[in-house]
Amino acid sequence: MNRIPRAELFAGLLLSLSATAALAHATLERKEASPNAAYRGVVQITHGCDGQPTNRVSVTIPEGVIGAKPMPKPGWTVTTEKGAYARAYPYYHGDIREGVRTITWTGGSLPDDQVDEFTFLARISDAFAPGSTVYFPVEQDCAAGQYRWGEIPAAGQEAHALKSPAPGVRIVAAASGPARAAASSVKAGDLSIETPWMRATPGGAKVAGGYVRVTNTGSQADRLVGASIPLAGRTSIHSMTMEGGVMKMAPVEGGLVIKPGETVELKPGGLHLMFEDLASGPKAGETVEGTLRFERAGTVPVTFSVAPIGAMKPGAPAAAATAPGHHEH
Ligand SMILES: [Cu+2]
Repeated sequence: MNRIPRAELFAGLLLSLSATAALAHATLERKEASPNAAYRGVVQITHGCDGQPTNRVSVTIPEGVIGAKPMPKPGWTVTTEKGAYARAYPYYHGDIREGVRTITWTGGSLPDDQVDEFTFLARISDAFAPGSTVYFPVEQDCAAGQYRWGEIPAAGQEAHALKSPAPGVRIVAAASGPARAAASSVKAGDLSIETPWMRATPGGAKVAGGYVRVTNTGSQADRLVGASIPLAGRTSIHSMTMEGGVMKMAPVEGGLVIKPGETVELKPGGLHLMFEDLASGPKAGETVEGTLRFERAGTVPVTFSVAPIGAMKPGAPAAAATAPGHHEH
């Protein structure tokens, strides 16, 4: 029998890998994102390496994509590598200068004839203009064989022309007008409305808490009298107090007064919006369009960012398990 030199065997293997590769790339489920908005990255692995199961998936978070956090995955170990950003980026309550640059899932085994998803949450900073594309290089390893989905098209080049393209996300302007584009801060008359956010809900939950900070820079009091999101049948404004060691909440009658020069903060454990009769549950990383209704400033469109279940602040990870009996807003 002829002995085939090892180098040729290897070359043959690579060739057959790239033939398959041309048909099914690693992809991201969501192919569009907006500047200054959350992005839920779902890396989809749709085949192994020439029949071999996949046992490592690694995604590179590009410069300008900030605050990345992986979602844990049963059967896999997730690790992250952090590093400094090229510059500081505004992020919720202050600038951030470093964060996760790569996320790697290892230890699982995804058969060639099955598909799976590897999820992370991140924020698209203002570094990208609408019309541009952000690339997230992905490494896929099997016991024998690997793919490096890392090629980025040159200007004018088609991604399809590449053998192993990095998954790309097109940057588009936020959907509806300038008031909604600046998701984290909105001005309405004398009011400055900051960081509207809400919590994701466990499956089947009918209520969700909403939070926001409102500052009155004018000389007359205003009142928050209502709010809405399309998912909710109705929305109330609630206060929360401790009574004999038990948290109690009650509707704020007549609306929530915001005096001149005052900042009113709705936050977990205190004043909150309560979205009720939810048609479906908001998911962490999404944004939800809605309105706040003020007596003087009128109805103001806002975008609520959705934080994980039980998060104590926007963009924060879920808090440790809530104490039994402590209710969920
Ligand atoms: Cu409530």
